[in-house]
Amino acid sequence: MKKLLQLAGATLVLAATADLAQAATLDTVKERGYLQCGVSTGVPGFSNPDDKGNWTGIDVDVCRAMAAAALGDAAKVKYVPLTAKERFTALQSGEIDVLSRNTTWTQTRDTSLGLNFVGVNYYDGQGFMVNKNLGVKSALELDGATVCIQAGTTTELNLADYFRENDMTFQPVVFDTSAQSIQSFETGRCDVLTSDQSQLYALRTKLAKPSDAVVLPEVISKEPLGPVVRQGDDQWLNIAKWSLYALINAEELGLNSSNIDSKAKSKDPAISRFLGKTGTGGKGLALPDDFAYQVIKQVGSYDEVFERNIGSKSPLLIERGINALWTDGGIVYAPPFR
Ligand SMILES: N[C@@H](CCC(=O)N[C@@H](CS)C(=O)NCC(=O)O)C(=O)O
Repeated sequence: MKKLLQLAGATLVLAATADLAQAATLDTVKERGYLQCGVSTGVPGFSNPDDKGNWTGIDVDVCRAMAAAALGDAAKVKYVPLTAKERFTALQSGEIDVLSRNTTWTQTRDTSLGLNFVGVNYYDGQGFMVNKNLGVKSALELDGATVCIQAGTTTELNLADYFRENDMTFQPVVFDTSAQSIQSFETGRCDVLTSDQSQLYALRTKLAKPSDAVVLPEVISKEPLGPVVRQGDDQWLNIAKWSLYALINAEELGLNSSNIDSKAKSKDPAISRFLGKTGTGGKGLALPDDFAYQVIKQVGSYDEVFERNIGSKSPLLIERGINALWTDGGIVYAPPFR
């Protein structure tokens, strides 16, 4: 009897999980009237709340782009702050519709969590930050260091691999949130803070004296960061993909939030297809034909998103580097709207 009950229970759980996976997320989001977007608990430039609770960042803009595409309104997003450890469960359980939280696309995550990575909105790599007065110039001088790190990240394994490969030892000090790790770094609880390099630049802005900290030159891993959705809903995966690709294609086509209206009359066939005036528009996504127009009008092109959040118009001052378009010597490339 007990066995039978257990079996019934297990079947129910399986059925519920399958149901959630099959459910058309677009319909759920439309009925609810807003998108639930999983973000970090606070990484400036990526996903960060101000003191009024308004979220900004390049990851936030991916969610705004999806809301503009799916609901016609970039403001219809509820942000759910998640630690690294909590993020995948929140997506699996249906608490959020998309996770857009400086999350690295890896084979294990893409194939064993019931989730799908959508694409890349920032190519990153892991680095190290130290206090200037340590006098350290290279990560290879860090033998025996105390290292602040966050639980549930790719950072943990990369760190262990790097120290082992270079015959060095370290003492990990593990935290759940970036606020805890940067505070511990500042108070000298650890010699080194390690994370994706962009996040080191972001967290450095939170120090009382940012210029006291230096990011070392070594980049020890590949960290392609991008949004994630649940497996089993291809329509929603496609909406996420083509919202992200809209941002990138707009930059390539020279479109941005200020010029998109004047370009609407353009005879350029690539632009009229992008704007949904010709071609398939939003039909294959069950979205209005002008979905990409809404994304760019309300959120901007990839270069606008980059510059205002992490680039030249932000305190982070990150250069485009490999995150430049493929036509400008970078690796940012999106399939075409045709
Ligand atoms: N990209 C890495 C690291 C992501 C990560 O969680 N980084 C920390 C270090 S800055 C973070 O974002 N913390 C923000 C938070 O605690 O909410 C991963 O996907 O595992």
